[in-house]
Amino acid sequence: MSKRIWVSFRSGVYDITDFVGQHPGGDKILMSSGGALEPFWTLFAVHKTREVFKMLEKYRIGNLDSKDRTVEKPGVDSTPDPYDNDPLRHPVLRVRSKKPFNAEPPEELLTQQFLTPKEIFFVRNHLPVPEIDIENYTLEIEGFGLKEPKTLTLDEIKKKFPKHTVISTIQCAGNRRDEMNKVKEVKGLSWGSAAISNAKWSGARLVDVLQYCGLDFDDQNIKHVQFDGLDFDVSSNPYGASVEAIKALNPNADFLVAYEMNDEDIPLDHGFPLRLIAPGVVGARNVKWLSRIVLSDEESHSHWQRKDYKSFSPNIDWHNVDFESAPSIQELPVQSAICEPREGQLVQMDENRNIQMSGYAWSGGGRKVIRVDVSADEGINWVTAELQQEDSPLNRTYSWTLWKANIPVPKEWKSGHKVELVCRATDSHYNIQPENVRNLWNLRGVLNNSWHRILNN
Ligand code: MTE
Ligand code: MO
Repeated sequence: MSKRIWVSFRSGVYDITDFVGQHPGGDKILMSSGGALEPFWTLFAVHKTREVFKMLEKYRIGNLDSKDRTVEKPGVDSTPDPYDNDPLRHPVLRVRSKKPFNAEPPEELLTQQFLTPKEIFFVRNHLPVPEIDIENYTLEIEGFGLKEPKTLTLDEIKKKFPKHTVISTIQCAGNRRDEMNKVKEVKGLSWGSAAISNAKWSGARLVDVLQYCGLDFDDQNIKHVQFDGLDFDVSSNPYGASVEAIKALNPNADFLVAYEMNDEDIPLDHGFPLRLIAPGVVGARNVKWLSRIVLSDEESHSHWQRKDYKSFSPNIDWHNVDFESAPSIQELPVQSAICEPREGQLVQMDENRNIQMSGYAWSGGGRKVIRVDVSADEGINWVTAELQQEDSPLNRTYSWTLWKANIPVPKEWKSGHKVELVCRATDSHYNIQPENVRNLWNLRGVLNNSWHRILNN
């Protein structure tokens, strides 16, 4: 007997095996297989119509037992789990680690929309999500260039400064680590190509906040701006990071003390109530649950600033690495990835023997993606993709570019043969992605921006 596909909705259980082929959204419907439809329909609200409900009724095969209708709370034992405060997450996320929570969305959902919905925005937490006492939440600001330390309440940050909005992509330096791990094992969380997401962030400009605090921007001692979160490690050190002052204090760099993501309060996993948005800078410096800003003559002493998020030559391994010898990763190199088709999927050709490809591209430091090329023959022939991007200046583009391309299948290709699809992007400085991941190997598995390759049948 072939395997049947069922889903639940409210109290009903439905066998949708015979409907899957007719689903307008293709096989994405399979993501909900074996579970509830509600979380998916919240994400894709087009389903919430009478027609859809009526159609679904045709497939009802039974009802859920009442005890299965409500989400069960995991049992709590006597020792408090520091992760008890972690929020509920969307079931479509691919969980890479539970505690701390790290997850990425399926690639084929990632590029369905220009702004990533909060439910599927990738999550990178190094520590438990902190408990937030919203009534007493404050931001401390101290260091060189200030007469005295200042404390601002959340309300002051929301009311005292003009609200500024930036569309900024956040990408983890470990995005696409899995491909590097295949060359030779690296130490780090396993990531596919979706440790990246794009959102509209709003809040006060960092420079406006600092100006209000009376900062002397010309104080020569200020070399780095440090940021601390409210999440602490076992030795009570907060997650922290820093960015060079020349960058963070430049009003054109659009750094934000953000309180909104896609026009709503920032979700708990993404830094509620305040997060630093460091546009064009590696994810690690976009500090969540922001509680302290320090104007300093040195980089943050955080582990993640000094002993991590750095890259080395392929010859360096754990026995001879000297973390002090390399600068911290800041702006990220030009990147792109294919989101559809997926690896191993059967190639769907149209009547002109074209394969439809789509994906994302992005570059750090505000550099705009100016071109995406795709190839189906190892880079002998290239097709230039059509780009969807923001209308922003060349060196102040912080949002990703989505792209689509129709690539002719090589003539000699017959059904059942493998075909390798590749993509690569070029940014406004004419930086282009390197061809092979092998040459980029580094012990932490960061900065993999090699041509993205997908092998299909
Ligand atoms: N901020 C705090 N306070 N704690 C963290 O663990 N992780 C960083 C950064 N800011 C982190 C943090 C890393 S490594 C990345 S890639 C981004 O947050 C991920 O942001 P996201 O979870 O909103 O996608
Ligand atoms: Mo990260």
